Amino acid sequence: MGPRVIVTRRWPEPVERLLAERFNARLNHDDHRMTRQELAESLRDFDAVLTTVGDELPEEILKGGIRARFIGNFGVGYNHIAIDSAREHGITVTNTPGVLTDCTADLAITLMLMVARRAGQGERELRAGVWKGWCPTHMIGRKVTGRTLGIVGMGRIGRATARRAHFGFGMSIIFHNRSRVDDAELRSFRARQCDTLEELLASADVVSLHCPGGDKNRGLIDRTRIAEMRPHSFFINTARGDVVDEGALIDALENGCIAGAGLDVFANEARIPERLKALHNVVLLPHLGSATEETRVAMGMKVLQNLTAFYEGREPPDRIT
Ligand code: 8YV
Repeated sequence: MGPRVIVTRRWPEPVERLLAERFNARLNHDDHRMTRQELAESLRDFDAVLTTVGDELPEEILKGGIRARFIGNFGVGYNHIAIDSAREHGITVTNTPGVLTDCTADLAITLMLMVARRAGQGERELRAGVWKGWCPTHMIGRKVTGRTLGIVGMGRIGRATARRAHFGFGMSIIFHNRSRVDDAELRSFRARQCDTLEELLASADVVSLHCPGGDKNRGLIDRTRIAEMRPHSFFINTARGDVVDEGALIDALENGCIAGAGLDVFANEARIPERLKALHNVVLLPHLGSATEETRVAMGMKVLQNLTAFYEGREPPDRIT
């Protein structure tokens, strides 16, 4: 019957249909979130495990002696997978870069506009039936057009966000990136690379995170760095919750050290701190970055391409290990 493949969550229907047609696939019909034990059993009993961001695969379960040879992650970020262990044990891991760039950048812009123009707060007020009608001083936000956007991590999504902000809203772009980035596209909109993260944080009106999560960037935006941000600035995160010290961010929002935040990702999904939910100057979304029909289908198809290549003895196009 070919390789045994397990899909840890429900995937878009057209992708599940092809997986079931082409592989000996076990689907997760009730879409429950698998426990650590179930994930360990899946690695032990199946040839390929197709995961999502909610499936933690630490080195304790990604060890020698398991049956799985292939992990196809539905998503570009893979900080939930112990990549070094996978590499050490010869397990191929793939992800889905490219296809979610536009939608994630769109969502970063959505969050920026929502927080600056108090869209979430306004909608809550209206739905609660307490809006008294138009008046010149009601719910005044801040203009984003012409301001400075600071991008942390100038990869595909960072660039797509910069492009939208510059060409859509006339924003000046500054960015911070681990390595030097200098090319014709960035020069065409005069995006300026900051030497230090501190410099970016102290200069931007809006800071948007686009770097990977995991060990390398854990706590990158810590209490000291948040204190560098300008009091009128907004903080946007569509990357990963672990990049930020969430407690320090909440303190800064409560104390008015920064003006607001738009968050799509959290330190501990989906347990959102009550203090965060109580804040009016924050827009909170349930990890919707890639959540469009077009993108989610494309992500699934990309996993299918990688899986197919692997079992046909070809190089998977999006191999991480
Ligand atoms: C995905 C994401 O929807 O691709 C990523 O890294 O954060 C999301 O947009 C999620 O990871 C699904 O696994």
